[in-house]
Amino acid sequence: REITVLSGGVGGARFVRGLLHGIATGSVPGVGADARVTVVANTADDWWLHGLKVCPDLDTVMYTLGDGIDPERGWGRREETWHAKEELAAYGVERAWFGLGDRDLATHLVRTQMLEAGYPLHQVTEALCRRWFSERQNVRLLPMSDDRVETHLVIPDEDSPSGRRAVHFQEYWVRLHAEVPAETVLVVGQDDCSPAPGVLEAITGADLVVLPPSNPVVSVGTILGVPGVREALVATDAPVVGISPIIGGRHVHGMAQQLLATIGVEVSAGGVGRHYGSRRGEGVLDGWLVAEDDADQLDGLHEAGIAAAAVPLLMTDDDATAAMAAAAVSLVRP
Ligand code: GDP
Ligand code: FO1
Ligand code: CA
Repeated sequence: REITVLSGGVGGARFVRGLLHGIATGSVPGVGADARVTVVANTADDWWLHGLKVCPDLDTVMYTLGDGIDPERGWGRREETWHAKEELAAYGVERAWFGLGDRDLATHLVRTQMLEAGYPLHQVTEALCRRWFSERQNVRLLPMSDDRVETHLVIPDEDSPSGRRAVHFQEYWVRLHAEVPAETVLVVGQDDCSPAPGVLEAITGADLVVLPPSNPVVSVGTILGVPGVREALVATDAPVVGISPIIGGRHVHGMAQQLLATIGVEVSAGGVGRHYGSRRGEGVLDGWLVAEDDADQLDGLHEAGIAAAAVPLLMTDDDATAAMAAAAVSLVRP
């Protein structure tokens, strides 16, 4: 069995950790202990900072599955210290509001050196994961693309002649806390990028594809926007099942509400499911899980041609997340 998950950072990573727990404990129906999981991660949050290439979603998945993640923040390393960040701030360097922890810095140093030596991002990621996945032989992590792709948000700016300016996703989220409504989401470089080697094969060759409860706009949306990925989802023989990141009309963490509004999608579990659409039409889903509180959304999803069920969707621990993964599998492989 081959399972492919199209993941963002915290939501996707926690889902995959729970899925792997479910596989290891035999609690996912029809999925044996020999199942293998490929995680295709969003790289449009990535940016260059202080001369270093930072890939937050790749690192969040890598640290989460390697037990190196800070459990409270959900990103970055556990037992982190911030001396380099303080020193950079003392020099007055720009963008010191984005904190690279001392332990985390080592990851960016290795990655940047390898990229500058000519290795493509998927090989660099594989090399970094060798350390973190030594205890997990059944999972691999692929960037959606080796090419530079960056999400920028267009926001109002009275000081600019056009009345607006574009900021990098990290500035929008970390410095501006997604408080300013964004007019447009621009995924710079997307049209010209290629999927990383292995990405399309991981979708077309899978037995199951999962859209975890990741941000529909800036995590899953950017992966679906990589040329060829949407076509691979339409073409694959594998069922495609997703889990709503919206519960009771709100996101659980993050900025999905704001960005769904920006792209004109109803902020509801059903709205996101219908936005992804049914594979019987132009969409990518066979099944969609919503939270129990959102059971009133099921009729609309069924009418849209999407199998749907309402189950507990909070990833409070690995057992709860494994149960969610099991429900997702049962929905499309009854
Ligand atoms: P990011 O890249 O770190 O923002 O992480 P993702 O894009 O992978 O996931 C972010 C999404 O996860 C947010 O929209 C949250 O609403 C969603 N999320 C976080 N925790 C949970 C949870 O326990 N259950 C569900 N259903 N969604 C969650
Ligand atoms: N999030 C913050 O809110 N503040 C930070 O200073 C910050 C630094 C950071 C460094 C490395 C990394 O991998 C992630 C980091 N994040 C930080 C999280 C990141 O901004 C976002 O949560 C993700 O890009 C959204 O997926
Ligand atoms: Ca992300």
